[in-house]
Amino acid sequence: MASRKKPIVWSIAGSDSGGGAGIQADLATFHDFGVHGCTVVTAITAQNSFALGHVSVTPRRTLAAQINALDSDLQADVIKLGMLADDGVVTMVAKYLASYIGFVVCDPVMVSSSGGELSSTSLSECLIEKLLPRCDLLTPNLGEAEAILNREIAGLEEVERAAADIVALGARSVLIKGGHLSARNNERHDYWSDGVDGFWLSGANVDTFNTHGTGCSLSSAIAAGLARGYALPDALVIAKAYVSQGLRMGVQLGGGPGPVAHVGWPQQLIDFPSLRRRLPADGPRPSFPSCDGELGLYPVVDSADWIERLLACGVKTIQLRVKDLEGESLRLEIARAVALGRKFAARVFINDYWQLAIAEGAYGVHLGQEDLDIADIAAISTAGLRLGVSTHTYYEVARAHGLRPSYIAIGPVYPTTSKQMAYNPQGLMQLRRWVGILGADYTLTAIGGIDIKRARAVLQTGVKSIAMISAITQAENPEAAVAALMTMIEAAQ
Ligand code: TZP
Ligand code: MG
Repeated sequence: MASRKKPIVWSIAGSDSGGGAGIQADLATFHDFGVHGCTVVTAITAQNSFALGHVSVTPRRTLAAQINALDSDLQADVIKLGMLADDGVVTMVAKYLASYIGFVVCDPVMVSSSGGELSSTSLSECLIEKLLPRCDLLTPNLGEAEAILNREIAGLEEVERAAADIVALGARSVLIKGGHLSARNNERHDYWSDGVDGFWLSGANVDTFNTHGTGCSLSSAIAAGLARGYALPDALVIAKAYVSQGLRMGVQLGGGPGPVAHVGWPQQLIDFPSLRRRLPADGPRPSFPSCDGELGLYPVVDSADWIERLLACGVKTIQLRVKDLEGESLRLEIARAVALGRKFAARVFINDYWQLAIAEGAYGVHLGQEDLDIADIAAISTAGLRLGVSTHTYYEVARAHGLRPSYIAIGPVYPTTSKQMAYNPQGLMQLRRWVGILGADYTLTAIGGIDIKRARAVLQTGVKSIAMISAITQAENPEAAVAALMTMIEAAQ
């Protein structure tokens, strides 16, 4: 018998006869994410696209029988909770979850996107008391967050406080969905927090009537992403993109709002959120000049001597990544690197030291994700320098996308020994995916464990630039390696 490879996700939720939300939306989402969906039906609703009619709550014995059947055979990697219908259902589910060790995503369905009440207000109290402490992630919309907190959330400025208060009530983390809050900069803003960290996910405002099932699909997509092995921040980014894509592609089927479309893994940048630590301000954001064409071969080196040696071979993009200089010797090294860039008409990016890069008039600055927390992004923009950003995950790409940098570096493609990495290699398939999503809007470069032998396969993903350290600096003959790589990369342009 073949062992199972497909992750299993349970949806404990209500049936929507209209097929747009509830269990039906959950299963469509699970299918798109390549996970197996099991269901515990908590209620049967009779609804179509414009009205919620009869609701029949599942009898206790039937509910327990479903849970037991699954628990004894098809254990969940992740559980998603949707409509829980009444206090009895909440109590029974909470009891089961007390001994369940996996991740629980709870969409506290109280108000449907069509405005219909799906459960009583007293449910809110029961949910808070019994269920919240077992929720790893709660995904309320604005009305649900208000019902949980029993107060109004008047605008975007109040959302961070609301999230902190919901976490204080017992949930491990919360994503407050801003779809019902006013748009800002033509984007809708969701906020996630676990009480310690927090970030805003901002997606282009999709002007559509076809919003049925957005909450169910979002929470299911998060659950499925987690079951597929993505970390929560990545799963949030992917799920938001998935629902944005579904909103953009949704069509009206009945007389009321159509269902959000379920059309596979998100592929287009317009659907991808920007991720920021702070609520984006109203108005224009810092911008960065383009890189004047593809970056081509992009060596990353630790001294101006190396820069001189490689620019003399015809290299047109290079990064100075100094780790062990300070004070005046650091400044001199950077000044020399910048001067060499001018002499050879090459793009010299300075890693980390953005103040010195600005002071010395460098072509650009390259920042890792940790540096994004401390660098003055507006100052780099005002000084007119290019900005390059490293990314290793969906979360990090969303964060880079929030800055609209001059280029995005994607890695590690393969395992690397040049840097301690907290990330698994992304591999060629994922690189190809990034080229598809980002390639039309961003200059890209691939990095991490790439050598001459691997370069051909890397270029076949469609990426036009390769950044490398060891394959050049540790080559027996760096000049020959550079010549061979430049020829190969040129041929792929
Ligand atoms: N970022 C992602 S991988 C990496 C950096 C800085 C190191 C790349 O070095 P190498 O030797 O080309 O694998
Ligand atoms: Mg850095």
